[in-house]
Amino acid sequence: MKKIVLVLVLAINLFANDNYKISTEIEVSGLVENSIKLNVKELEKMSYFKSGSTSVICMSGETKDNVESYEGVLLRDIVDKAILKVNSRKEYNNIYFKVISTDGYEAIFSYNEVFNTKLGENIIVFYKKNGNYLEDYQGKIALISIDDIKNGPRHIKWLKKIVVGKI
Ligand SMILES: Nc1nc2c(c(=O)[nH]1)N[C@H]1C(S)=C(S)[C@@H](COP(=O)(O)O)O[C@H]1N2
Ligand SMILES: [Mo]
Repeated sequence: MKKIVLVLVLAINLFANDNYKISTEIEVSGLVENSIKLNVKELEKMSYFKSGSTSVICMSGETKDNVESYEGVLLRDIVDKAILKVNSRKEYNNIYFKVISTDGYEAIFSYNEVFNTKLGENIIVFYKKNGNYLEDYQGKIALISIDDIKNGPRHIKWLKKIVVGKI
């Protein structure tokens, strides 16, 4: 009986820690001409981007990871593929991208941040880290804004959706 209880407790713990699902594709939707879905193979056919090295810093200041490189596609190029649905020039100031993961973790980027600042040159949707495809516990697809001062918060593991909205 004790053994059965132990096995049950272990099984429940395993289940509780597994509160994410790996993402095998990302969907771009909202204010776009073409809603698109992209898996790793399709991302690999798009314009390739490889980052330099970076540390991943949590909001607490703690260094969580030291990364040699990420490989993937810039967020701007993915949004461009879906084609923004914007009616007037001033509307761009109101456009944002909400990025969502399978565990409900979310972040936002503004249009100007992504397309009109240096930061946007290093916001990457990646499928490889340190030269290897992402493990299940990391992705298979994720995103990071490398040049954020604390870049842990806008590192989105298990990325599944990019929704274009307007304030
Ligand atoms: N999907 C998802 N991504 C996430 C989180 C999360 O809870 N869910 N935590 C974030 C936080 S708070 C930090 S500091 C970094 C840590 O990155 P690491 O797992 O590479 O160490 O991941 C971020 N990405
Ligand atoms: Mo964090």
